[in-house]
Formats: sequence, structure tokens, C-alpha cells
Amino acid sequence: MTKLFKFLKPYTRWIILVLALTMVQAFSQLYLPDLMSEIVDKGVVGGDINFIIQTGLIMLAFSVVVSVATIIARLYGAKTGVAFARDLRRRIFVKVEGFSLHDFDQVGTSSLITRTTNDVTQVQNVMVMILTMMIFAPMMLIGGLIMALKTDIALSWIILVAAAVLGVVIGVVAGRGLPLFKSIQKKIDKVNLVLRESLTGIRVIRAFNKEKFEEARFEEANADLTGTSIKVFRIMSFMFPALMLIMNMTTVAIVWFGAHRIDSGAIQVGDMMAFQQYVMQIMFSIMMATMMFVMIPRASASAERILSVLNIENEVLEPKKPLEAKGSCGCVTFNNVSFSYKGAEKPVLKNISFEAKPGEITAIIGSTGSGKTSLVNLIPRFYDVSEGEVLVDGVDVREQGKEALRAKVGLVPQKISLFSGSIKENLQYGKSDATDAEVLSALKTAQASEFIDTLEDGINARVEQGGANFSGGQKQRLSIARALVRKPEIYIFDDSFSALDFKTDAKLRSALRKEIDHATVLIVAQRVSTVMNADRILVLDQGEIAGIGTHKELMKTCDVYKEIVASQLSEEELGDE
Ligand code: M5T
Ligand code: MG
Repeated sequence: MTKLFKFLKPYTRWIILVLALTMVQAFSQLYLPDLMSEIVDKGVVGGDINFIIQTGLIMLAFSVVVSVATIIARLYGAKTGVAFARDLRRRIFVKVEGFSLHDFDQVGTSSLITRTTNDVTQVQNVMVMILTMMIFAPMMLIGGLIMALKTDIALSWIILVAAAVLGVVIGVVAGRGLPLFKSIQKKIDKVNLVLRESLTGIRVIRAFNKEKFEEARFEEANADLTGTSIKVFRIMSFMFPALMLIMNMTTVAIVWFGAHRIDSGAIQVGDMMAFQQYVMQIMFSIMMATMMFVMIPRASASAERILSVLNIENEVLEPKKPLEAKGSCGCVTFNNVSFSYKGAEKPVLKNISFEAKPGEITAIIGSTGSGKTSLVNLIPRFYDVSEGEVLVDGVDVREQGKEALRAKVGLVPQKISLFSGSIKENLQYGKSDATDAEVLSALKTAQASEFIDTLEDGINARVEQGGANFSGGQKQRLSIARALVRKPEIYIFDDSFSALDFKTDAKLRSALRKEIDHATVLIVAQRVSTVMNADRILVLDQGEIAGIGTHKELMKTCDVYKEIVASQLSEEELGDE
């Protein structure tokens, strides 16, 4: 919790204002009972009307000061809290955006969402409370004590007894409630997780008839959260009446024993009334302080959850002094690259060396899981290599600025993601100021015009979340067009033609060849027909290069390639029968 205080720094001025105002508030409140006792003793008992009016006006002025100070303090306290929460959410968001794909798996998406919303709110609430109470409560406690003792020492044993009873009650309640408070946060997480999973996996759940199972799973998490919350509130609902009882008993005790003291002439009526008010102030401040101690552990559980996100070291770091690549032709060079995912035993790529030049098509083929996607993901630096180096335009990717590097790359990922919006907006992800003409020409090359022409709104047609209203092949072509519109130096097509029929595949590749003749092109594919005409084919086998060459060369030298070709030809022949 204390580690989060540093995020309050920009609001130091507001905080000082709040603290100063709560001090004013405390001083005024401590002074009021004193004035009141004088009114009673000198004014009412002594029969001095002028004194009553005079002192009454002073009291009125003090009350106005207290009200104004309280309002402003609350306002700025809340402002600080809200601004603090906004900054914190922004920090988490920016941090998460910089996460490598590996970091994501570490925390989990649903927990990340709870942490950015619910946990931040918890911390915000307590922060505001601390701000408004930090100075106020101790001042009221100590000031109240001093004033009460000054008024009548003989009655002060009542304070001791009342405080002791109060302490025991609050101690018991807090002791039982605290652990429950902490566990509530985890239970909210669980409800979110189940809800999120069943929302995103709704198709699978329906297909496998798992609705009942999911309902039960949700019910369990939900009932767990409800049960704990009810327990907490039951305990808390006992607290308020108990506190009221203690307060009222104290008042009775003061009046009872105070009356005897007045009777014996030791104190005056006003003194007793003032004493009573001071004791109330003392008890209120004890209550507020303990409330804070109840809230803080819950918030610090949240604070820890937030900090653990903020403290994840981004794996893919921006270089201190980014180097500019001299030329910008788009050459990609792998030198003895090995790579393994964090926590994995075996490397997924071993000793990869090759060069992809502009104006040429370099194809990568290999069975599923051979590491093709992992290989191309190293070029825009989604991950860092374990050994060796990846050069783009002759400079190690780790030494280039991430933004400059990624601007050179037009990636069509294997797992396509389109965003909700229009087709045009989706293409403008590739180039934010792309004109209609640019968008249309990219769609034409990607062989997407034919189906877009059938849409009523053309390029302004809506794309649903995740591109749900398009077929797999249509999505692939939109995703290709998005990379084309960017006109980058390096194109990466990760299995981007797999959902297209052979004819569209062939037409698309011949259109591409014309369009991107000056760029470096990497095509990942499973089909031999897709890669056959490439200038260079890389055959991957379990993370290692089994052969590099043209189709003709590989047919003579590379057994793995020959096997792939043979398996696909025979399949097609079988299909023809
Ligand atoms: C190669 C492992 C995966 C596989 C190997 C993306 C990814 C992969 N892997 C991880 O452990 N974590 C990851 O985030 O790496 O996977 P690939 O590079 O995706 O293989 P591919 O592209 O050749 O396969 P495919 O099916 O796309 O043709 O063992 O477990
Ligand atoms: Mg892949």
C-alpha cells in the first residue's frame, strides 16, 4: 500500500490543502464545546444576555468555518482520489500494452481486468479516507483528551472505561471480519474468470452441450462470493448498534457521575456538557481510526495485486540509444538464431541462418508445430532471440526503436484479428491516413474487391467484433489488404492463404508479385503449390533448417521437402479418384 503513495506525488498541493483544512476543522471543533460551556455557565446561569449573543455569534462563525473547511477538504480529497485512480489505471494499461505475449499468460486476462477496475477503486476509496482522516482523527483524539482532562480530571476514568470497551468490541469485530474482507477480492476474481470464459467460449459450450456444467461452475463461484459477503455484513451490522450502545451508556455515566460532581460544587453544568462533547469526539476519532485499520488490509491486498502487475519487467525492452538502420531496403538476416519460450525445456528454433532480400519471395514450409510462426514473430520483435541475432537492414532488431522497426513490417498474422468498425477503418490500422483510392487498390490486390462489391456499403460496411460477420477466407483477404495498404519494406504472410481456394490463392499471389516487387516477402505456408514459385524455400523440421533452395533444388537434395511434396500430391490424387 505504501508503495502506491508515490503515485500521489503530482497532487501534493491538493493533499497539503486537504490536510491544512482538516486541521482547521479539528481546531474549530475542539474549541466549540469550550465556548458552549461558557455560555451555559456565565450566560445562562449568570443571566448575561449580551454575553450569550456575543459568544453565540462567535460559535456561529466557527461553525461556518468548520462547514466550509469540511466541504472544501472533502472536495479536494475526492479529487485527489479520482485523479490518483485515473493515473493508476493509465499506468496499468500502458504497462500491459507493453507486455510481451509471455507476460500476458502470467497474470491472466480476467484478473488483469479486475485489477484495473475493482482493485483500483478499493485503493482509491481508502486513499481518500486516509487523506481526510490522517490528521483529523489523531488531532481530535489527543486534543479531545487534553480538553476533557482540563475540564475535569476526576471524571476521566469514564473515558478509560469507555475506550477499553470500545477497543474490545472493535477488536473482536475486526478480528473476525478482516480475513473475510481479504478473501472477497479473490472471489470477485473467480466470478469474473468464469463469466469471461463462458462468454468468450459460448460457441464451444453450446456445441458440447456444456451449459449446465458452466451454470454450475458459475453458481459455485457466485454462491461462494455471496456467502462470504453475507458473513461480512452480518458482522458489520452488529458493530453499529454496539457502538451506539457504548456511546449512549457513556453519556448516561457522564451525566450520572457529573451530576454528583455538580452537586458537590466541584464543576459547573457547562463543564459537564463540554466534557461530554469531548468524550464523544474522542470516541468518534477512535472509531474512525479503527475503521481505517479495517479498510487498509483489504485495500493493501488490492494494492499488492496492482503492484504485481506494475512490477513485471517487460521482456522486450526499448534500447537506450536506438540505432537508425542506414539504408531502408528491407533485408532480413538471421544469424545462428536459437529461440525457446520461457519455461519451455526444448528450444523451438535451433541454429537458423538465412537471408531474405528485397524483390524476392522467401517461403517457409514445414509441418505443424515446426516453429514457423515462432520464426517470423522474431522479426517484429514480439520475442527476443535466445542466441544469435536477427538483423533488419543490417542492424540488430534489439538495437532499433520498436516503433521504427515495426513500421517497416506488414504482418498478416496466422490468428487474424479484425476490429469492430468499418472495413475502411480496419485497413487504416495499417496506414492511418490511407485514402479511399489506396484502400480500394489494396483490396483489389488482396482479391477482396469481388466480395466487397456485393456489399451495400462497400468499404464502409460494418465489421463486427473479431470480424464475426465474414468468412474465414474473407477475413484473411481483409487482413492481407491491411498489410498491403501500409506499403512496408517487409511483408510477412503467416499461413495467410490457407483458407483460400486454389484459384483465388494463385490469383492473389500473381497480383501480389506485381504489387510488392521491391519489398522483401516472407510467406509461411503448408501447401507446396503456394511456395513452389518462391525464389527461396526454407524447409523447417522441428525447429531446424532441413534445407534451403528453390523447388527444383530441394526436390533433388532435401528428403523432408520431398516427403511433404509426396504427401500432398498423393492426397490430391486420392481426392481426384
Ligand atoms: C512451435 C510452441 C508450440 C510448438 C512450437 C506460438 C507459440 C508456440 N509455442 C509455445 O510454446 N508458445 C507460443 O506462444 O512452439 O510453434 P509454432 O511456431 O506456432 O509452429 P508453426 O507455426 O510451425 O505451426 P502451425 O500449426 O502454425 O503450422 O511446439 O507448442
Ligand atoms: Mg504457425
